[in-house]
Amino acid sequence: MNKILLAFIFASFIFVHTSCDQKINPHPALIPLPLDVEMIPGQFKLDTNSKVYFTNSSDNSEIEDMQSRLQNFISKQLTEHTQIEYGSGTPMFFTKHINLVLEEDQEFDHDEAYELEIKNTKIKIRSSSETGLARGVQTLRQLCDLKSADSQSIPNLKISDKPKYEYRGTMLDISRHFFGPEIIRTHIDRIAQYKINHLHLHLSDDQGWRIEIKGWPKLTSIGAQTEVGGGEGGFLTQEEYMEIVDYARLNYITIVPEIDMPGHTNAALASYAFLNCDNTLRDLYTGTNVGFSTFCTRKDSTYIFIDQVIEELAAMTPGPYIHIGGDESDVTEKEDYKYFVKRVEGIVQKHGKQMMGWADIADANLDSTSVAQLWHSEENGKKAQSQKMKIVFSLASRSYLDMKYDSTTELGLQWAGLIEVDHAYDWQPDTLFESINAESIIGIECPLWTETVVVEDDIEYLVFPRLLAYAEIGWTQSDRRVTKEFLERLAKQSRIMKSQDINFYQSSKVNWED
Ligand code: TNX
Repeated sequence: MNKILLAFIFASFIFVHTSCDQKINPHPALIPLPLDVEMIPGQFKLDTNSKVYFTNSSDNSEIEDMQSRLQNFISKQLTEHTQIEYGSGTPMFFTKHINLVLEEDQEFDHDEAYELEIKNTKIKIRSSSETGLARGVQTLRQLCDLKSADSQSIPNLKISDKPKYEYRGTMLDISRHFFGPEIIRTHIDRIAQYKINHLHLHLSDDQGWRIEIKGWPKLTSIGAQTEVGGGEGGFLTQEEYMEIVDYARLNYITIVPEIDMPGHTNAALASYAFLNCDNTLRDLYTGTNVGFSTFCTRKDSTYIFIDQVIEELAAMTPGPYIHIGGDESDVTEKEDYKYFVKRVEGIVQKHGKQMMGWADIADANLDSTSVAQLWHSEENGKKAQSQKMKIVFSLASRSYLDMKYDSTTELGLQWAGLIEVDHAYDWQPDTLFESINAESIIGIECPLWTETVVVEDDIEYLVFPRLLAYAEIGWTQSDRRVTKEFLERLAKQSRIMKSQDINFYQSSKVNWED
């Protein structure tokens, strides 16, 4: 009798609980669009005074860390009134709980794949890696951020997701204008939301050397002291750089540091005379011309210097890549250039890293482990491909964040054309150049050069919302991408960008909501 009564109470609870909100939920405006989204009737509600238990099936410290960051976020953003408690053991079935589950050796076929299930009182994120869980957490965060201010719920659904490309990057040039740790950290928070997994830092150029090298202190005591327009410049100390690397790691983002050479080196040439073939110091430079500087490529002392710089940089950089620039070395003799790049490749490898460079480097005879970043010429891409090198797509006319949106945009340059939001989105890396095969491409990167970018607001204006387009090209399978639908989802993302005080470009191509 008791059992029957209990079963009845239980059944009516389930009925009452699941019968509300049975209407089909609309698809959320997630960017990047996940691989598979199944909407389920009902919602996960966070009412005043509801409690959320976080449970964790393992004692993995990375997951605990992720969990406490998610918890922080949920308590701040999902609702002000939600009480958060850690739960141990199995919570009661009607208690709301969020569970991050690491399932090594499970069916996930990709390091960044995850599954997110939201069902009435339960949210579960599963993956076979911490990285996958972190990507799932970002999806959950975005679902929370997308809900309207008067709603206290997120839709029931099931998402199975994984990325198209393994390399989804963006670059920040902190040489032309210097931007310090705080701005870089904020940038990391923002790009992580869209599942970007590489942040390339352009750390040296004609106008400034921005990373402390203990063995060569004048690089920063002289070479960092100015920037485009004559401002005071600045640099990252090694401690600051390592803190940034660590902050990026917590967001499952790999830092790719670039020392641009043999061209784009005036700041170094103004710091140490021996780097010049004529042993004469150059003046510091605050203009915006390119292609006028070069290291002396036939002197052994140049390579002793580079070896020590790369050694210090590699020791502070856990990621696989050291980027050596290699672009626009217009005053380096062709043969000297090839000799230089090959020799520097050996130095990078000696310090346990893979060389990455602008695709101009493919002129040299290189190892297949080196990666070419293709920014302007199909020819360079072909040369890289024929050496079995992998390619990251950064075609200037499609993915340079420093290009103007339209002819009225005040910031930015125009040499590669105008890049409106739809133009930024409406292309595919694997069909852009006939001769570059899909198998050669490991991903895409959108670089922000900062000749015209002076303050943080300027970064925001040029990066947002185009970064969202590139994030989706990098993550979402091409056959799932439709420009019109992307622009509709983008319209809803204004809520997120506004709530984060991002000074984004309000393109007239988008019917912005809110
Ligand atoms: C070309 S792209 C450069 C940079 C400039 C940029 C400006 C590339 C590898 N080099 O030095 O900052 O154009 O858009």
